[in-house]
Amino acid sequence: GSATPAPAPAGGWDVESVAAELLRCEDQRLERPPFTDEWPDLDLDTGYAIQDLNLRTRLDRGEKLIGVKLGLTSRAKQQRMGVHFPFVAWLTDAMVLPVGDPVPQSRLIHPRVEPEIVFLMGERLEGPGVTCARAMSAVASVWGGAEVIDSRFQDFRFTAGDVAADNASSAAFVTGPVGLPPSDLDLSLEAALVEVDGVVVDSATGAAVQGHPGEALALAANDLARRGHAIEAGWIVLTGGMTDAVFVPPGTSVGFHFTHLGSVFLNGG
Ligand code: OOG
Ligand code: MG
Repeated sequence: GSATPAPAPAGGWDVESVAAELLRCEDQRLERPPFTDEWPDLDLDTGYAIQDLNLRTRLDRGEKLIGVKLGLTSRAKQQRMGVHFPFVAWLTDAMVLPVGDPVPQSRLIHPRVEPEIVFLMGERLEGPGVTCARAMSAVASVWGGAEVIDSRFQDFRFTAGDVAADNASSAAFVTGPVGLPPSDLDLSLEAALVEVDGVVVDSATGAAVQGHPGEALALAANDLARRGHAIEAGWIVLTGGMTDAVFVPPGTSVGFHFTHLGSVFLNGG
């Protein structure tokens, strides 16, 4: 890619050491302060360089690249996390949660779950210059989904550079029971109700995600083009949390109920 990381601070963290520390935190269920406390120049491009290095490490250890996720595409998420622009991260097969499985608490730090509109790509989509309409023409089917996020940073406190480095708090995701061709529904009006232990605590429509989840897909294609990548046919794209995420401690049951895309249930274990 063409992203140029900030120079490493003398005697401090650099791309390699931050990447290794983030994977160590993930593997050992450790949380830590954001790196930008010590390395304020860890900006978004540097975060992406760290993210890409850890993708290579994941692939070297046998994981398969299966798609991308967007982070912070809705105002609800941006306001909660204090980072006010969207960004992209990688999905591997190790993040797929089988339908019906509980949240994998034993390997997570402080998981939260959020409802997302999910795309299965029918065609390759390459930026720059991708519009919402062009992006949607490359989608094979649309699904409801639940993403489990698990920041490696204490209290989910981070800047854009930290969270990009941390692969956008990725942990796991599950897709719902219904896949529809995109022409079958108006995604800006597709709603999700967030039900926690039998109480509806939040709701949003697809319009919460950049006005239309297809805008988020276009944004991903254009952002990835800057980094030298395309979105490939067969990839899964998580377009970003429609609402704020909810914590799922053991004993919690969460249901995300979509208008046309069915319900996705997640059990805190
Ligand atoms: C960052 C990950 C954001 C989304 O859908 O916005 C994300 C976080 O909230 O920890 O996955
Ligand atoms: Mg998400």
